[in-house]
Amino acid sequence: MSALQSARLVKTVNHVYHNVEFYRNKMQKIGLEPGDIKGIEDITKLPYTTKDDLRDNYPFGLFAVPQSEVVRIHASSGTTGKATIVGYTRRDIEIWSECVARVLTMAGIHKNDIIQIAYGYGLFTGGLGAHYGAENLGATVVPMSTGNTKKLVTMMEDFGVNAIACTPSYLLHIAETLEEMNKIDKIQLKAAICGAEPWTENMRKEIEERLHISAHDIYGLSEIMGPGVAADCSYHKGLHIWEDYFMPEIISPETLQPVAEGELGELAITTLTKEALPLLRYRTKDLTSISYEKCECGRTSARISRFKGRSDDMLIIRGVNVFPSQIESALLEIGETTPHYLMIVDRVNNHDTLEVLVEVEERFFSDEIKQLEGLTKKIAHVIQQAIGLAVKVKLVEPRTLERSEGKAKRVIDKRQLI
Ligand code: DLL
Repeated sequence: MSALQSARLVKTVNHVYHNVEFYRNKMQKIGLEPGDIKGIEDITKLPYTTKDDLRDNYPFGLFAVPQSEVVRIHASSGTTGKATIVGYTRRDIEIWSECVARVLTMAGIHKNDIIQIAYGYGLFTGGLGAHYGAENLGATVVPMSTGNTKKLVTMMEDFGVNAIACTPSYLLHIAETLEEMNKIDKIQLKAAICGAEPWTENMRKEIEERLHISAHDIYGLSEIMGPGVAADCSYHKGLHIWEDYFMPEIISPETLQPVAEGELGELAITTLTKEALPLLRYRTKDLTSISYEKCECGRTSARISRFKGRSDDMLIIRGVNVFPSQIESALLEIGETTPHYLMIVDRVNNHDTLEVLVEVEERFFSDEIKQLEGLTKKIAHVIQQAIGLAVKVKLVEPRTLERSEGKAKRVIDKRQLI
């Protein structure tokens, strides 16, 4: 494995040095030449890459191939309203499909199975990423996307669907719908591939019990590829990371130095075969630990533990990435409000909810209910446009939200992820 990683790293470093100005400049600044990287052990000499680097080079600045070689674009939502844009060559897509096919195989899904893909299709990597992987495996794909749960349930029963890929919170909602419709015993579901948002081992077990299936955790991020970077096997003792394609490092977010095996830190990933958007030591901000012990399932790949959260302030609500600063800039656009706000995130009936308390400017705070109702609707609309999620807005009187001398508290997350 390390011989393979070494060869691939050397190739990747040469590729970025010669084709991405950003990396050439970064390496030159620290006096590093491609020839200095002789093997995987030299990885620590390389500079880190962050989400800001991608944003600063929006949209295609970090692409390492001509646009004619890019066959697909995806995007993930961002703080400034500018999305992070990612691209793939034909080979990148093939490798992505291979990674997802491995995950599905690990979850016991085969060619003869029928799988519903209920991640969103579109710029989000979930839908198409899982779709291509399932097709690669030869399974029969039902591209449901999200939005119509009753139809999903009907087709699940009618087609004899036996696998599903969706966010864990959506799967719980599907479970409730099946229960309401008295259909739990009528379906043939045996496995689920869930990810895109943090969830707990308890939630995984609840899903397994309620649906009588085996539920698997799948991890990935747009910048590195999309779903399928890592996933858990039937032993559920950490997520196997495909080390032949992605070199993982666990670092301290403060010192940026590697932490010991088993210790919690931030996951940094170097892509080892990506052509369109190769990234060196990309800081995912996701907190996990790593183990190099052989798994009971027999696989020898390194395993990362279930994610403990993120080192930045990004919230994932119904699978959508939401940053408090998006709310802030939306409110600043409106004028009648102050930028004092509080986001209250909760999980009601297994569905994430977002309520935003907004302070109204003194001069606009009137007793006229009609006027305030109009303003509430306007704010909800502007926020929805900014983050792509429906929100409940509650106006509060000027100066009622708590001020802070240090960091402002913008978020109360009541979701219990125990
Ligand atoms: O969420 C890719 C994906 C789609 C993964 C479908 C799995 C299934 P992004 O929208 O770029 O990509 O969001 C990436 O989501 O950095 C994590 O913080 C979080 N995340 C993804 N999977 C998991 C997981 C997709 N299994 C960000 N557990 C990542 C916890 C996850 N967090």
